[in-house]
Amino acid sequence: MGVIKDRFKAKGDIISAEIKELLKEHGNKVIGEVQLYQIYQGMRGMTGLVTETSLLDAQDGIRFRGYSIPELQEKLPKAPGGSEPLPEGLFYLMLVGELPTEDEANHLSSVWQRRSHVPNHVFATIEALPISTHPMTQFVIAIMALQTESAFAKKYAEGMAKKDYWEAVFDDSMDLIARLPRIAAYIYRRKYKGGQHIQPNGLLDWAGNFAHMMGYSNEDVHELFRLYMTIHSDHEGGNVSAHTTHLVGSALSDPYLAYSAGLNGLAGPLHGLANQEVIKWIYEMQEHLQTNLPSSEQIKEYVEKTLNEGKVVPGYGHAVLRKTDPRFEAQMEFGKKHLPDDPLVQTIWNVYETVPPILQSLGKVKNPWPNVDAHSGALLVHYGIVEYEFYTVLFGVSRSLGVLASLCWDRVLNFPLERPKSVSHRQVKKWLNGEEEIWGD
Ligand code: CMX
Repeated sequence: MGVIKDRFKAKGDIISAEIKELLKEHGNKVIGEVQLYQIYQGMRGMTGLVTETSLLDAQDGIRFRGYSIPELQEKLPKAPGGSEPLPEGLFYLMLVGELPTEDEANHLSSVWQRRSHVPNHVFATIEALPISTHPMTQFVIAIMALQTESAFAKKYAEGMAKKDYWEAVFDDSMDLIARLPRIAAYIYRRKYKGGQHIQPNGLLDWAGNFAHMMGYSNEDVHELFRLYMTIHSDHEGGNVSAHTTHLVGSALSDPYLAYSAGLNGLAGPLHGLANQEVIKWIYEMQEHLQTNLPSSEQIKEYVEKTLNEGKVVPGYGHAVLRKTDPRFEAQMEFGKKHLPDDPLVQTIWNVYETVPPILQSLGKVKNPWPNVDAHSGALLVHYGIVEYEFYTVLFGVSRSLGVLASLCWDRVLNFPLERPKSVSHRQVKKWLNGEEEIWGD
C-alpha cells in the first residue's frame, strides 16, 4: 500500500506545482465560449472541469490515461489463464498514470483483500430494509452505514491540516473500493438467493471474488466481471455519477458521502439504471411479440411503438458520444467469443442493426448509436444473472474505481469548493434586452 500511495503523492506534487505555474502564467486565457443554449440544456460541451483519469472523445470514445479499451485489454495485467484486464491494473493506471506491472496489480488485489472487512452494523442496516427495496437503494444506504469508518471524517473532526486531506481521502477510497464487492454480493444473495451468503475467497482477484461471492464460480463469469468492472469504471468527469462525486467531495464531504451521492445519480434511468431498463424493454418486447427471437421487422415495429408512447429506447443515445460506444463493442466481442449462439445476445445485435436508422429518422436524436448499457444485461443473463434490478449495482461497484481515483486527485491537487454561477430566466430576458448584465458573483 505504501508504494502506490507514495507514487501517487509524488505524481500529485509534480502536477500540483505545474498547475500553480500554469495558472500564474496562463490563468486569464479564455478557453472556449459559452452559448445561451448550453446553460439551459445541461451544459453540453461546456468545459468546466479538470479530470485526470480518462478523456472522452465524441468519435473515438473513452481513453483511460490515453489508452483505448482494446489497448487496455492488451496491456493491463490479467488473472492467471485469463485474457481480460484486471480492474486493479486499471485503477493503478488511473491513479498513478502509468501501466502497472503484474506484481503491482497483484499487490493491489491483496491490499483490497486485506481491507475488505465490512463491519456487522452495515449488514444489520441492510437487513432492516424491506426486501423489496431496490438494490441500488440498499447499496447506497449500506455505504452510508459504512461511513462510520471514514478516516477523513474522523481526522477532520480532530482538526486535520489541509495538507493531509489527500491521504485520508486516499485511505478511505482504498477501504471503500475493497469493501464494495462484499456489500453488493450481500445485497444480491439477500434479495435473490434466500440470504444464503458466500464467504470471500482470499485467493481471487477483486472482480473474480465479487462474482464468487454472488454465487458464480464459472471462470467465464469471472472474466466477464473483470471486463465489466474495467469498462464501466470511468467516462471522463462530466457524467452525472463522476461529476456528483467530484462536486460533493469538493465540500470536503468524505469519500463515503461523495461516492454515495454519485451512486444516487447513477441510479437514474438516463444514466446507469438504463442497463436494467434495456433488459426489461427486451423482455417486454418478447412478451408483446410472443417470441424469444424477434425478426428485424418485428423489432422495428416495437421500437416505433416505444417511441409513439413517448418513451426513449433504452441503451441508445449519449450526451457526448457520436458513434457506437467502444464499451458496447468490447462486450459484443466478448459475446462473439464466448456465447455467439445465445438468442438474447443475437437479439441485442439485431436491435443494433435496427434501432439507429429509426432514431436517425427522427431528426432530433444527436447520437442514434448504442451506449454501454445496450449490451451488458444480455451477457449477464446468459450466465444466470437474470435479476436485472441488480445490474446498476454492478455498474456502481465498477464506477467506484474511476470516481474515487479522481477524488484522490481532487484532494492531492487541492481543488477548491465547486461553485459555478447560475442565472434566472428573468435575468436572461433582461440581459437579452440590454437591461442587465448577468456576469459576476
Ligand atoms: N430514444 C428516443 N429518443 C431519444 C433517445 C433514445 N434513445 N436519445 C435521445 N433521444 C431524444 C431526447 O429525448 C431528446 O428529445 P426531446 O428533444 O424531445 O426532449 C432528443 O432526442 C435530443 O436528445 P440528445 O441531445 O440526442 O440526447 P441528450 O444528450 O439530451 O441525452 C441520453 C442523452 C443518454 C440521456 C439520451 O440519449 C437517452 O435518453 N437515452 C436513453 C437512455 C440511456 O440509454 N441512457 C444511458 C446513457 C449511458 C449511461 O450513462 O449509462
